[in-house]
Amino acid sequence: MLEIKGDNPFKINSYHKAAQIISTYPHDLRDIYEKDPSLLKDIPGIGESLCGKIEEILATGDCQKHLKLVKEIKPGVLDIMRLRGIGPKKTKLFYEKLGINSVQKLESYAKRGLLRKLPGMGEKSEAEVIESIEAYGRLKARMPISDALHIAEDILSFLKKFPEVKKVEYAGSLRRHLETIGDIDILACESPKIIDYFCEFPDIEHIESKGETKATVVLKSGIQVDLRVVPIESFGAALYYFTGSKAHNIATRKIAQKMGLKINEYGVFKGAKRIAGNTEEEIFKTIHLPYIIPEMREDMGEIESAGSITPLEVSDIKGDLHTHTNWSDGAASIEESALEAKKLGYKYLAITDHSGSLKIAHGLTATRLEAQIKEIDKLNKSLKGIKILKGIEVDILKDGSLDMPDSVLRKLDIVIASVHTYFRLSEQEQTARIIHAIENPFVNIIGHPTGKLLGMREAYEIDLPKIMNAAVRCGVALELNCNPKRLDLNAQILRAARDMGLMIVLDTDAHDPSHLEFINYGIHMARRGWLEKKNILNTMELSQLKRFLHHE
Ligand code: DGT
Ligand code: CA
Ligand code: CA
Ligand code: ZN
Repeated sequence: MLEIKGDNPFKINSYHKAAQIISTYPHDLRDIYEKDPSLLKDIPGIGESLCGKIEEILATGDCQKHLKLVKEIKPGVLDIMRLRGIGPKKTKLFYEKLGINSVQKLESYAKRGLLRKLPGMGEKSEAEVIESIEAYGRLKARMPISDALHIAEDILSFLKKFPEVKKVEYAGSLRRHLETIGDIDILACESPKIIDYFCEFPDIEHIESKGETKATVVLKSGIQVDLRVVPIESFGAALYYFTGSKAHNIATRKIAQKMGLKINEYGVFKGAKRIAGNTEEEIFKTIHLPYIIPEMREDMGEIESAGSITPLEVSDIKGDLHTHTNWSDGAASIEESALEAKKLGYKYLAITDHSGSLKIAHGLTATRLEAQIKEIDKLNKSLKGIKILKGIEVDILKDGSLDMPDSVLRKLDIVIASVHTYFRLSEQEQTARIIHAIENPFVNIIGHPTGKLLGMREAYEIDLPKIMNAAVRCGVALELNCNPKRLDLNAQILRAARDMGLMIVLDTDAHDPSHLEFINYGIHMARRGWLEKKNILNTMELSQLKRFLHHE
């Protein structure tokens, strides 16, 4: 900001230098400060005036001078300076010559070819501005967890090939399994050589910063990756700290403080003595808390309640109740799907192809559904160890009626009703439409209840609490659609479902047998929503499930 303002270059340079020194300094300044503020002066390369600023930040959490600058300079201008390849000089130029004070404005000027006329600019540098804006857009958007997870797995297996890597794990929002990920955080033990090796990872687009114990890079996919190298004895403490969430960490740090202890990324300390930190379990034990799974670490009451909750495990799941086959838009036959389910150890698998009104999905007419029923009856006689349930994913029509007569629905074991059309009805109409479907006596499940597609489509407008109440009243379960593009319902809604005794079903909506694996995304989401085995329909044994499906 001083650069944009054209302040003294020596002063500016000393800030840059200090930032670099601090970011790669092997000790946390807060620890030094807490021990003895005067020790800050011993850090080489940081002058007296900057030392004062650092002390101010450590003591008050802020810096008055910084706040003043932020007030003077428009936030949009600062966004421009964050674009790759655009420093304060160009930012200043754009602002002063053309009044450009936001990334959007900059994009529009660049696309109209108005930047190239500025001093020092040309066609090429104008094209580079457009490219940086596009990269910035990708970076700003949060990435769906499934994409981030694949990338993190690739990095982990890359790092594991390096003999110096003793331990490696991902942390942050990825380990807490949020639906979307801001950046990927990775921890490794313990040689500084790991940093150099990591910076050779083939998908890196550019290296943002690189020090002794930390590197930040941006990958070609646009996502940022933070790698931290930590000593092996504090791996547990570092994993705990960098898993977060920040709010959760603050809450447990307070508990420790009350006990006269201190938690940081190196361990748990009593005075100067380190008393725990090799593992996360050890940390929880030291502050008298039960182990809290990463998915619950959001400071949403887990510290009080975790001890009384048994989180859902993938082994609790007895079958999948929403799958498609080549009878509609799925890839495999009924038999192939059933065999894959059996391989996963499932007891049952529901075949729920689309109904006729969904023409693009080659939905089933009543006649074809009856033929499918016969086919399943036949297969059930020959297949051992897995039961195929006869079902349908029936379209909820605009007025809330179903795309299949009751006389056919009654022949099925299971009926899922879903919205696939008319996403833009008013909240009142959409809610009434879905409740009408819930009230149909043959409906068991509402599929992908909010209709959202991560990063692509918002949920449609509905009064969800009203729908949830209707579902409880009618003995209908709501689906947690485990397809990573959906992850519909989210943790907050699942928590509410748990509180009101609403049954949830974890379905993959598989369109290919390999999609049955998506169940894992749903398990993590269910754990984020504090769901237990008893809250989940498809943890039931077949006999109990049948009673629920017949509304008994
Ligand atoms: P994201 O990346 O936006 O999806 O979310 P996170 O949770 O991965 O956040 P990130 O990457 O900024 O930081 C990773 C973890 O590091 C965070 O969950 C908790 C920890 N952490 C970061 N900054 C602080 C801090 O200032 N204080 C504390 N206590 N923890 C922090
Ligand atoms: Ca992160
Ligand atoms: Ca991070
Ligand atoms: Zn569907």
